[in-house]
Amino acid sequence: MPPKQAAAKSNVSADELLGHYREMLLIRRFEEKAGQLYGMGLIGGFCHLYIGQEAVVVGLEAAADEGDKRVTSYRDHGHMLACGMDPKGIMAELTGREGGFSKGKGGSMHMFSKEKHFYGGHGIVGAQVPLGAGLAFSDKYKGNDRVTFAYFGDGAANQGQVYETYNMAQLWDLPVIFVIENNGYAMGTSVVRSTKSPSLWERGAAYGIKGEEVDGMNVLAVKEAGERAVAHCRAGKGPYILEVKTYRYRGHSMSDPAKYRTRDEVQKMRDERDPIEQVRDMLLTGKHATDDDLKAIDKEIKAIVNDAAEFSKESPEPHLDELWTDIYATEIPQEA
Ligand SMILES: Cc1ncc(C[n+]2csc(CCOP(=O)(O)OP(=O)(O)O)c2C)c(N)n1
Ligand SMILES: [Mg+2]
Repeated sequence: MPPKQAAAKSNVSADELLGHYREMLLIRRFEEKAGQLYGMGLIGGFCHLYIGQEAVVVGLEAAADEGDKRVTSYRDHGHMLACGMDPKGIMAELTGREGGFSKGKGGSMHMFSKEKHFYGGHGIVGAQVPLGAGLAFSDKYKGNDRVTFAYFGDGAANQGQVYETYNMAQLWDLPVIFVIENNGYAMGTSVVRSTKSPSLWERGAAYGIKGEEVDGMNVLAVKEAGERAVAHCRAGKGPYILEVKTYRYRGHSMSDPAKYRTRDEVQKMRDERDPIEQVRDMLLTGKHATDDDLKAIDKEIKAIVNDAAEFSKESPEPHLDELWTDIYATEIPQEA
């Protein structure tokens, strides 16, 4: 590896850029593999891929600290990988096996990790937004300086519960970052067809909530905006909104006929704005890595994803007795 140097286009270190590259690539290759396993009939039910949106979660996780919380929608594999959950446990949950994060009983949209402070995975559009405010409330109540990231889409941003949550979060100065992942579409409906005001983050002004729009295809821009949001929340100034402009390359879910946009539109985004290619270019033009260095990383990531896929095929299906477990809480969680 070349020595640590300042990157060409900003004062970011080579190590940091390589870290972003590795993490975004892990999400991309994991999602491609999940798509393949779905096609082979090994994954059933819903499966929403995150390909194209990798810079959003990788940039924001780079701005987060140990103990911060996150909650998101059904498009959740990238969020789990970025907060450090084991790819094997995620893939095995997708294939419905015992080794999965929910013992194979939850599937793509229903995984949790108390250890990594990942609170799901939610299939009901927008439901995670008030839950995110609740998580932030618990931290404020306990008097620590943790922050919660509540991710939701442009479609969810038109829901009433989002605005009820904005009101309460600002009223109580809750340390929650509302992350609108604006990927331009809610299933087959473009944001232009569904939404009168083009700027979603500015709606926070009605409640006095600060925020900003961010280029979600640029991981460094996302990280910088994330740091501003985190500083705001940790300082006790209440919530913050980030509207992150991004794009999903694949269909809404694996069963999307994709008739609502042209192939050219998707291809243009891939060619001109791809978040991984942007970092790859910075690494190569800044001479922070050679082609061979990047090939070695690709190989390493492929091996991690292949191991996860193997594990997800070999792990047994859950035992029938598991039908009756994990339905009701059997103990009341006591947290310090
Ligand atoms: C309350 C509710 N209404 C409708 C649906 C069906 N539905 C699932 S995803 C989705 C679109 C959401 O789009 P967006 O919030 O932009 O998120 P994205 O899928 O783009 O990540 C809809 C309408 C649902 N799951 N829950
Ligand atoms: Mg959307």
